[in-house]
Amino acid sequence: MTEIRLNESPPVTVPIIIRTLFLSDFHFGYKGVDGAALLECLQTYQPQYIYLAGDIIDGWKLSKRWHWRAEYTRIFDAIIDHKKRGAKIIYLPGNHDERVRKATAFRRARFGFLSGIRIRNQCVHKTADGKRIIVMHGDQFDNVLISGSVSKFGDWLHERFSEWLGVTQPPPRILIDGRMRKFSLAKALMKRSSKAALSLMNNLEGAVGRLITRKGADGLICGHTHVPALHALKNGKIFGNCGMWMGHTNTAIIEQTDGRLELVRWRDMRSFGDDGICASSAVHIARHIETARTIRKIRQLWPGRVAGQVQTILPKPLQGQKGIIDQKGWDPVHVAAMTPLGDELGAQA
Ligand SMILES: [Mn+2]
Repeated sequence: MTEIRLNESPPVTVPIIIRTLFLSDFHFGYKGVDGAALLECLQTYQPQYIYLAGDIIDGWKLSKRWHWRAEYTRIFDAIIDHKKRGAKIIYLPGNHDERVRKATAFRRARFGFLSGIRIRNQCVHKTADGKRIIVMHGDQFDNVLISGSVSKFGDWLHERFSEWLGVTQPPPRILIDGRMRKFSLAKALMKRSSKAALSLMNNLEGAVGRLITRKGADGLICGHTHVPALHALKNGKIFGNCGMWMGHTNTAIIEQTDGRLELVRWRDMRSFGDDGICASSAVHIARHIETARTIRKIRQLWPGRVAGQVQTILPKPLQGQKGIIDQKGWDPVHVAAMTPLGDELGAQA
């Protein structure tokens, strides 16, 4: 088991110089985000590289209802502060902010120019001591996991398929109560018995290990599962998971200036009194133009429902009529039949 050091020291005034800060799963848009702790973390360190490894924005929540706290704007401001100091900011979208992943090369370049944040689906980070670490969100493994095909051939096919066609696969969906719902690995891990969760994690680590070997890398850092990790895999490669910033386990992975990787943890600093601010205020309070542009872009991607507007009643799929359910052409994957997972898999996390 990885030992996680809890940061009990008071907020520092002089930032700690590190080489890299790996963060993931802020889930902005979800109400339980620990923005205070995340802001403190960003102000504690002075990194050369910041990786935002996906699910930074919870588009699944935002597209239902706009929810933003002033803290989130300050967090983007803090990231832009680092950027202005010369740090490189790389954003690797996840399955909750998958709309960013669909952005064309032109749009990515344009956004990068306007905001200073580079968008990549996955990338390789070279540590100070020369280790090559693949960085990605990690939901790329979901299709392999839930379909149960954790074979080498399955991995290979999956990767070739997405590389050749130049597309990322749609998020996996599973059939629950006659409706297709998005699969959430994080939720599945949380709800399952420890035995089922452990077998999922083992499958994930197996797939991760094979990808690292195939790419000739030394390790992989991702997010997605919300389970922080930093340890050696069976094949000796490094596996890191940034965890999440929703209280309980506020974690990040840092690379020290000599290339050492460490998992750091912040105490729970959530406060529940704040009801959130509207999109125009969120933009208005930004200190940097880049922050304002980023939030405007987020609002464009996930407009949500306009406040005060009568809720549109979305047409519900007809219950019990197969064929209508699978409207978008995704093949339903009957997970329950193949894995020890049950019926709550599709609940969004
Ligand atoms: Mn995710």
